[in-house]
Amino acid sequence: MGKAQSKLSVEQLQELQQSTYFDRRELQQWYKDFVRDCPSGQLTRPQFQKIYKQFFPFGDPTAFAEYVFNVFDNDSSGSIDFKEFICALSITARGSVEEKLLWSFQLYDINNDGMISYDEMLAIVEAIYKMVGSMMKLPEDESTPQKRVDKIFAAMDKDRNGQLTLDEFKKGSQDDPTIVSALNIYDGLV
Ligand SMILES: [Ca+2]
Repeated sequence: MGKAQSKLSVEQLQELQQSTYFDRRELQQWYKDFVRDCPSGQLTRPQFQKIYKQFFPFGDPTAFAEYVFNVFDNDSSGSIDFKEFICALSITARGSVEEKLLWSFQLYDINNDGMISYDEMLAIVEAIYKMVGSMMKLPEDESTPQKRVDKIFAAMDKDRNGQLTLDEFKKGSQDDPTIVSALNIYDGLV
């Protein structure tokens, strides 16, 4: 990996102004910070893990950070470039409800087949529980990842086939906004 350019070009700025909710100044500032932390212009898995560990020093965010990394890494190249980073940040921090839902659907849909299976949701919920650990006080019917996923599927999986479509996920999330709350940690970032 070489060294990233020190500033965004006029064309890059224009493109990102159109594709994100950030203005020119914010984009330039984010880019400056990004290349300061990632001089090669690529955010790697270990660096991404490190960010999560700073936010969750008492839990184990390793698995969750891995799943989020894969959503950020839009082209599955194994690293996150600035455009991927800022587009994901734009959605998670400032996107519409619709965009945030689609983003979290992608997070839960680990194998990217357009459906969230019970096991996929269980994997993500387990990762979240490991990450937040004892920081979160859970109601009795959500005291384990299984109980939580059972509850979500009972509410969302209308046709009871063990798979959530985007449509089921969207409708269900309107009744239970905590499903999108996996995104909330970014609120503190921007
Ligand atoms: Ca990439």
